[in-house]
Amino acid sequence: MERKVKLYYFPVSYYSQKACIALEEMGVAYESVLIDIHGSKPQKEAWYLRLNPNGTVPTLQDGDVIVTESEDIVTHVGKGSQLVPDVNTKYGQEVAKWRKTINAVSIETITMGTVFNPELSCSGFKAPKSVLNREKVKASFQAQLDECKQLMEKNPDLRKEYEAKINKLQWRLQTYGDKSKITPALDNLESLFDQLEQQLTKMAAGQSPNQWLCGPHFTAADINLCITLGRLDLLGLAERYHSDTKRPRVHEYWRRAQMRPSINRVTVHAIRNTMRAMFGQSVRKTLPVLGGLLAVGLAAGLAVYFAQKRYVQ
Ligand SMILES: N[C@@H](CCC(=O)N[C@@H](CS)C(=O)NCC(=O)O)C(=O)O
Repeated sequence: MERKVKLYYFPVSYYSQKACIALEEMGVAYESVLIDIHGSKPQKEAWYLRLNPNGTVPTLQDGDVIVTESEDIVTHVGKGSQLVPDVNTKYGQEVAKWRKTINAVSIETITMGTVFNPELSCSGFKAPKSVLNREKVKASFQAQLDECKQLMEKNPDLRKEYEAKINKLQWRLQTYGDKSKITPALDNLESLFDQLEQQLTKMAAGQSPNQWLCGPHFTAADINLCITLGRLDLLGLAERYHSDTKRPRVHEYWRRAQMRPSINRVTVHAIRNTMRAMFGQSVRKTLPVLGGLLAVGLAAGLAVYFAQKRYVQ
């Protein structure tokens, strides 16, 4: 039987990008379902919470198997390939270590903290103002909080899931505006970037050029690094961590990685992909309405035509 893979995702979401890159790297054909996490916010609906109790993207459905954590999705999709080498080998352990280290970055705090305090960005957001907009995101969190409270009453079986979402939303609204809670996350990245520069220098020494993070093959550790570098770029924070003169190995790595098809399509063009997917979704939603209006108009026109014809005859 044909393998049926479905990915619930939002193109600009960091964790969704991880899943998309893994699927592309593995050449898996999949159906993508847009979950507009800041617009219509279907991630808080009961049907979605029944699929993914965390109410987050991505969620992968592979036949009967549902995977709700991005790291697990990458492992599920890439297991047994060069993307996810066997953890029983030294090389596999090295890849696993880097995956874990990069996955521990507080990316939501860095992203939302910078959106709520745009002065933290070094060169400004690489996205239209309507996308990374503090007021819009705040309103979206507040609306979701109110909606979750109502949905919790309607779906008592999902009380635990809604309570967790409500607590998270309250925490976000209290935390992200407070710059003193954001700067430590940005400062902590400095030591990670030092480790990355060291690792890439080690990889380049005595080896052929164009090494990836753990060796000649692009692995799941590279996926994590690329989505992190892409996110810092989007937030106008890249120059704080790497340039031609500051951590040049990381800088060169990112320049090269952006040319890799999966990274280019998923990370570099994330905003364009989001706009396109949202436009496509709104067209699909309005088409039945337009079709209905057209049918009513046509029926009315025909009725008038035949009525006139009968009258004239
Ligand atoms: N640990 C999860 C985190 C997923 C996550 O936080 N996704 C964000 C988008 S990048 C999300 O769905 N946010 C919407 C929400 O929390 O309502 C994973 O790795 O998949």
